[in-house]
Amino acid sequence: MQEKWLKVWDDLKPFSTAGKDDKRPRKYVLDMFPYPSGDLHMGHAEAYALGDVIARYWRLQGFNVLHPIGWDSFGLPAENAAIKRGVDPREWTYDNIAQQRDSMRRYAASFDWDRVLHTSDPEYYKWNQWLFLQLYKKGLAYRKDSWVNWDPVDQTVLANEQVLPDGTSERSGALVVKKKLTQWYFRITAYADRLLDDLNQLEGSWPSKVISMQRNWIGRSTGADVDFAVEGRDEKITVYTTRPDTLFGATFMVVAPDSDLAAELVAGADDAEVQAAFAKYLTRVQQSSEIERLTVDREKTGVFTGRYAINPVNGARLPIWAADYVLSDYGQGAIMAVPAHDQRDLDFARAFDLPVRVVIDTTQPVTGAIRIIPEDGTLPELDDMNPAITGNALTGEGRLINSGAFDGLSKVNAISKIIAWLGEQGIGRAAKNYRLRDWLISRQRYWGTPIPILYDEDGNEIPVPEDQLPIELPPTEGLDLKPKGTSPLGGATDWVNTISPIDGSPVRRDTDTMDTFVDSSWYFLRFLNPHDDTRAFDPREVDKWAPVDQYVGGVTHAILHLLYARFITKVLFDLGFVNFTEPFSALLNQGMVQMDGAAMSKSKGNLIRLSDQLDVFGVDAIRLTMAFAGPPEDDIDWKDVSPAGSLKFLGRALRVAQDVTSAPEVLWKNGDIALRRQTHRFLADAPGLIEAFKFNVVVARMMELVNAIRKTIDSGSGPADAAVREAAEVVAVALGLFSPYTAEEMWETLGYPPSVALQSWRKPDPTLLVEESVTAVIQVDGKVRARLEVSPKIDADELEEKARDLDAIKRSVGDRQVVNVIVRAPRLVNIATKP
Ligand code: ANZ
Repeated sequence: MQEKWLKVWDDLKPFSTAGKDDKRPRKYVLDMFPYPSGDLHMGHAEAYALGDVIARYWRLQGFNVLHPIGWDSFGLPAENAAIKRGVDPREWTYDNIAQQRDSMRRYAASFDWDRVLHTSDPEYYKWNQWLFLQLYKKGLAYRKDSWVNWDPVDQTVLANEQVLPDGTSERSGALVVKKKLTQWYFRITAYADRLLDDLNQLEGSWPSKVISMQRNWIGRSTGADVDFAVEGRDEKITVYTTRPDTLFGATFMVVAPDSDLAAELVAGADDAEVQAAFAKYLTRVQQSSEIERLTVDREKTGVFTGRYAINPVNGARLPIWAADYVLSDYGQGAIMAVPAHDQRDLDFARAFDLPVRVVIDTTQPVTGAIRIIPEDGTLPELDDMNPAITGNALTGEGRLINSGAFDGLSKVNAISKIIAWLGEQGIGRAAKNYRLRDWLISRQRYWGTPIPILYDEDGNEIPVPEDQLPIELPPTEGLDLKPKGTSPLGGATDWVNTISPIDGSPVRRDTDTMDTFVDSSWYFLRFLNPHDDTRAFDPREVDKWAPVDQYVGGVTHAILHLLYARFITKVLFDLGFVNFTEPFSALLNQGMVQMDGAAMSKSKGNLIRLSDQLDVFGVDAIRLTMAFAGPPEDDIDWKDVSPAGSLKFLGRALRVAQDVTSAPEVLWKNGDIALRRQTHRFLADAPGLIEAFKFNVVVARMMELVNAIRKTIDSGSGPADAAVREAAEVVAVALGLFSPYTAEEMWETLGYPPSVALQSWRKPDPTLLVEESVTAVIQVDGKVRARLEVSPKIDADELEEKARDLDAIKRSVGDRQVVNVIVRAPRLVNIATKP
């Protein structure tokens, strides 16, 4: 049956969007494209089953649906596999693509096969290079020296989110270290405010969890930069604080040990012991990850730099420490420590015996009258809460104390007053900071997009002219792909050494390749004209199709991929290439397929192989199981679902169609009205349910409908009833969303030419949607006071509630006491009262 229908679909191309004069309204439904890591697995099976329901649904609703597929085919696994087996990464990649493509076709995903793209094809990555040059021209692509996360096993740079909370690499499991390298960055921080503010537009159409993950990742914080004079140094140290209201409580300062500032302060301390201790500490710090460093309950470590700063508000002398809980690349890389009101500062102060000074009275309400502080300055309630003794910082709201002219102010007022005062003194200003860092795109690996930059003999950057793109990867012959800290492309001497497009002088190519997240940041636009070699995308096609109406994919991409695609879209908008600022109007995240509540993996031995499942149950049953398992966002535990049950249902559905056509003759009588009502109720409800992604409910309703058909066939008016045929046709069309092979079989059995996918969703007959009703009589003390139209199935409680809710009844009962209510659902309610 599979081969037969695959051939039909290949011939009919029901999912192609090629038609130029297609007048139908359009929808762009996009599934996140796969990485070609071996054959399809259960995760793919879930994602592509669910995305396909949506694409097929909009087609039935009369839309011209663009539902493309391609492969995110650059990246490390191909390169590592190639090293292991001594083959070209191309071979591994394109073999896997061929296999996945074949499996995807058999899985009956309704893709437009004419638009397939692979990011590792020069015809694709040429446009990555073009994109890079557009960012470069705008100053949004730049090189800098910086500390990067370094995976010592894979010998490559890692993005922050590829470093797991325990400080190991998501890729290799090795302990990640910090290393200083010159790298290319995309200036995503220039878009931080817009990336944050535009999330408001997505509220309601993106999962709220993803929106809040994006917000946290960008992490906007507001506060002030404050300058502190340093003894024996001309320049001041600037710190960033979100709590300028606690300025009087600063008792020491901390600088990031891996900052230039720390090195300079220590060098100037002129104390060999201090310098030795610092050097030792710095080495230790460079071996820990950022996440480790920020953990609140981690033991505090640090060294004194031998230097002092002066608190500008009260002249207090503040020792300057270097400690790893302060990061070099956030804010100013230096902080004023306020141990009384910041837990990390308090832990540090207690560990190193530094003073604690309370400046916020958290026992005082922030609204209402201010309590008068006694002459002797004692605050008994506060004394019990002394952070130096309890170990708990006072982080709550309150009013300022021990803060000179600012005493008595609440936090909000104090922040604005102190910022204003700092401004008048010329030693501080309001400031904003983001957790978001610029996007590091350089990778020291072979299997990626070469960066289109040349260097002259003095190391000056020369962008490759656009008409010389693509810079194709050199062949792997003679190259050592093994990781060694510099890109393998460096070994391709003939490729690296070339001539300047400006004056023909000798130049060298950049040997790094781009992060593959660059490839996926704009691929949704390339699907619109995947083989156009004159431009990245055609503005007319963009106008027609983009942005994506519905994006479907795993929550694993909730942060980076989506953030990068949003960023690049905004850049393209600013450059005038697109006229929208958000790439994905709606997002559906499917859950994961698990086993026994745990993620499946080879090492746990709980791996369910998709191919085995398909061999036993077939494509249709597996797809139906995925849709029926529960809300799409929830994880599916394979132990809790029943592909065997799905298979049985498919058999039942098909037999219904067979019974209809094997019936001797169609009796064109009115039909089983109850079955017709159920069919039309289904037609009316299913669209709303699908648009709310309640696929499991639709499947359940379809199963009920098949049961009802079976009942009419076996013990009702029989298979020749027109209501039976009508219901069977509706089931066939609906089943096409989930189980395309069985649906086609049913459709053919019912006597129609293919394909069921080309049908339209039928309009329900409104007269069949009105529920039958009966008139209930409502009496008060035996007199009829009202009548009510109710469902014949209404129960006593509901009927009584409805009756007592009627104005006429309320009026008639008045303020008399109800002593007894007799209900005979659905026809009568009698309320007895007593004055
Ligand atoms: C004094 C203070 C008092 C602070 C207080 C907090 C509470 P967010 O919200 O994340 O922006 N900080 C500043 N730069 C830092 C760095 N490079 N590494 C580690 N910590 C840094 O947090 C800003 C607060 O984190 C700043 O406000 C600073 O501590 C600290 F009761 O300054 B605060």
